[in-house]
Amino acid sequence: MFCPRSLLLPKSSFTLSFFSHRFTCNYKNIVEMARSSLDEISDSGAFARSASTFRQFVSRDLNSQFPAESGRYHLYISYACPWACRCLAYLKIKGLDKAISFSAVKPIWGITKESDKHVGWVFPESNTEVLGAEPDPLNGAKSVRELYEIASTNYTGKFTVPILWDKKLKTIVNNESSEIIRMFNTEFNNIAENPTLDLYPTELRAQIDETNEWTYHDINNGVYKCGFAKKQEPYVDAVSRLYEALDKCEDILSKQRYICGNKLTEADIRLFVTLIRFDEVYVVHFKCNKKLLREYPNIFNYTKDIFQVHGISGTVNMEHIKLHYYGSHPSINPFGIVPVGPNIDYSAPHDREKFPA
Ligand SMILES: N[C@@H](CCC(=O)N[C@@H](CS)C(=O)NCC(=O)O)C(=O)O
Repeated sequence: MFCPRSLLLPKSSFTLSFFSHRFTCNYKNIVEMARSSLDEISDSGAFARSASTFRQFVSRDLNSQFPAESGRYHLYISYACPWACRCLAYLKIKGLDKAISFSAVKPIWGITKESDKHVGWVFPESNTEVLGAEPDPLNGAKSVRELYEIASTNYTGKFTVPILWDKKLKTIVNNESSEIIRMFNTEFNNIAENPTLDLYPTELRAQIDETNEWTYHDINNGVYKCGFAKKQEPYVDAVSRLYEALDKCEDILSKQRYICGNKLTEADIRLFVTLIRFDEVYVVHFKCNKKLLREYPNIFNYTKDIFQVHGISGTVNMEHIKLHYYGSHPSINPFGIVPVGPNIDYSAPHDREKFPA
């Protein structure tokens, strides 16, 4: 079992229990590879996310290597993961969930291989083990790591979700959510139930790209920079950038319904996945506690508004979200205690219809 450096305590070995999971790390067997986000820390103590590795594209051109055929692709997700849930949200709102199958891993990281110390995403043994998670329907893999090892014999990166899997070629097409959602937006329109929905329309592209730039660095990835910082200075820097960005969102959303105007776009889906996790997890677990999201009236109502878009609520599994974060990062939350609150009802009425469509 791989034990990221950040999971290590200054003892020769230790055991932690998270619900039904037990992780035992042997100090002397630490391997050097940085194969988990928890380990991506620069010398300054700041979290530095590495780039995704599989970057092929599915195309509407049926003669291409990865043609957009119904039934050919599978999306592996974790309901806990904001990046994976972007893709799931697209699957639902574009009406692609019949053409592209999906399945979810267990929320809490576990041992991925008996032979070493790595801890990561694993599949349950049965459909009843964890509600919402299911055994790997395609390859019988025990872990997401095994999928990467099927796709590539010399892979040295992290074993992340989402994964867009090609059932025909038995490989990973792409593991970068920002690219998977672009494919789902345009390439499958011949088989999508909602082909006319365009979340990246030509006339808004520049604005969406510009918005994604700061929302990604300061909010989506910003919360991780707060939570995974190993020194005070990078933490303070990340928190101040996060709250400047949230203040900017609040200001924009006080004037218009969505982050790029009066139309739902990709930028909203990308922002939403972080906002929906904010008060339940990031405030406590990642120390983003300068202000609660529900203290921002416009952002809070906006989050409810997006949650209530047809198909989106089914992509939010708060039990998996809380179990994962609080249960999978022992360097941050050693005893895996899951805070009981705040249990916000995002299906409650919102006021966003006050803005013209
Ligand atoms: N850039 C990737 C990031 C994906 C990512 O970091 N996923 C996390 C879950 S939230 C993961 O699978 N981490 C596994 C690990 O760090 O070992 C994307 O947007 O698709």
